[in-house]
Amino acid sequence: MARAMMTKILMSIVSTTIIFQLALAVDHNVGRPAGGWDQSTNLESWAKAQTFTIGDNLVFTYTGLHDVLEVTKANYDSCSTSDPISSNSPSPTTIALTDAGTRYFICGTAGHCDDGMKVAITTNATASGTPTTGTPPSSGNSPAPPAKKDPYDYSPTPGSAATVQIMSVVSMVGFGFLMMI
Ligand code: CU1
Repeated sequence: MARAMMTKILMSIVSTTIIFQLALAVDHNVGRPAGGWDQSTNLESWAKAQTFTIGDNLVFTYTGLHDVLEVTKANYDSCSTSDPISSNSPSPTTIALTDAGTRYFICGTAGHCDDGMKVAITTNATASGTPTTGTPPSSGNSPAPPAKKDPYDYSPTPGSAATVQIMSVVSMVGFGFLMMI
């Protein structure tokens, strides 16, 4: 009997965690909906309007004129296509954001990066407190996050997604106990 209860509790914890992670993972279609992975899209402001979190994916969709190179910051800044970290084509290219930090992507076609076909993606360690399933902020000028803590700590706010997960787990456990009474 007690064993069945424990199984129930464990199952609800596991399933809730999985559901939350699925809900938080977002596919970011680069440049969309207004543009795409091309020379005419302001990819910098597109990226600014997004929130990238570990577990999300970048999806580049493009014509045969383009490709997707992941490069170092130096090569991103100088639009150099030599020694890319990865070279991807044809469309679509999906890049999994598995770690926190900034990654740099450019188009390898001559001149395209100089035309602005480049994007820097900064992935946050955890999700922001508000789950953003597919609704990015409306404008490119979102205010800075109100992260006022240790002024010397520049790391992305850890814990808010974890807090959400812990709260959900706790509530599910509570719910599970209620069900058994
Ligand atoms: Cu291109």
